[in-house]
Amino acid sequence: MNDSPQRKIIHIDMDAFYAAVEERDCPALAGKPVVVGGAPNSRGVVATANYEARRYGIHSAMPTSQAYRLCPFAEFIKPRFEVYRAASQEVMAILNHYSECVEPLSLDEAYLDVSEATDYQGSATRIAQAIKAEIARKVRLTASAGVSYNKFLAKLASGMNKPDGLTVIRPQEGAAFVRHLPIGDFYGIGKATEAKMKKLGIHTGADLLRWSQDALVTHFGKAGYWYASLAQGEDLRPVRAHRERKSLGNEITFALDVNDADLLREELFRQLTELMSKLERRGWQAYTVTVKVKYADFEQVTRSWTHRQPLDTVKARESASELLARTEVGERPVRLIGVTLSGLTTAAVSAQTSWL
Ligand code: TTP
Ligand code: MG
Repeated sequence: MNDSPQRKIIHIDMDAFYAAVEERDCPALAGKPVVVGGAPNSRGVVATANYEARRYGIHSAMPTSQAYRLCPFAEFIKPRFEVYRAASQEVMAILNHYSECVEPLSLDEAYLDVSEATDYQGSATRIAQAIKAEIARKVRLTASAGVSYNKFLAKLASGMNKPDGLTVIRPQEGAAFVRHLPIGDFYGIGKATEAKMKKLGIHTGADLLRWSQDALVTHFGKAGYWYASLAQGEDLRPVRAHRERKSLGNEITFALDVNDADLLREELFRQLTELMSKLERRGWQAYTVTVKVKYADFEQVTRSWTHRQPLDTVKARESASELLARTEVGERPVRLIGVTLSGLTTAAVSAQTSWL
């Protein structure tokens, strides 16, 4: 296959996105530590913190109560998702001007393939500069950009000089760059794989490079092929402009069968809350809720409801509750319960439609 030196990929990632929107809309916040998330006295978590607040050790997914202990004088702000979605749509619309091939990853992140672009004599670096400038001017937010010859390196590059950064990894620099990379920073290497790699003595890209593809496949299965190509600084994944999102689901198998309908409803609500926040974070919206129940005798039923409007948490819960009532929970013991959200669309997709 023909790899990437000739491809030009840009990764854009907004800086401290939710917090930056809050600062933009409330000048009194300027220079202060800002934390967006659940209230400090609740059981909520931090969605994000601005860079001032990060200096106190505050970060995404930390309990807000802990953030409060680290910096009690920070401004704690409840998320305004509608506003973030609107800002995201504006950003995505800008990106769509620079390439026909834009792949949104979440509300604040996207890849662009600008290999075919003719603006700025086809200079990806100058296109990235222009994108940043246009976002700053029109949306009044800063973005960081990474420019390289594949997705893996473009994404790493965008994270290197945050906030307001622009980093380029040229084709001739890719392999050397990867050699110095800690193994946990490789795309697709999560905590568990990182630990396993370290046990095998693989701590950096250079260590990974010493392993043959076959040996990696022996230890890591098919992912071994992927790791072997990443070690060379290669990543052939195309930028996909219209990625289909099918569904997002959750389920649990109980150690002991459950008869209590209230308990099952509570469990469904818990799963839904998790799914809804995942959805929100990725900038997706769902129209369909499906509840799945497997009884103790392994018979399984699903009940589904499609709405005309995108679901919010309240509506999703009401639907799940109704759907559950249309099963035999409470009458027959249940071994598994799950819920799936489908009919997914992205804010970015609607941005594309409104721009066309
Ligand atoms: P990120 O791009 O990961 O973070 P960020 O934009 O706030 O900061 P930076 O990129 O400069 O490091 O996530 C984008 C938004 O998604 C973030 O502003 C809030 C939301 N988010 C959550 O709600 N929970 C999370 O755990 C994470 C990681 C992000
Ligand atoms: Mg970001």
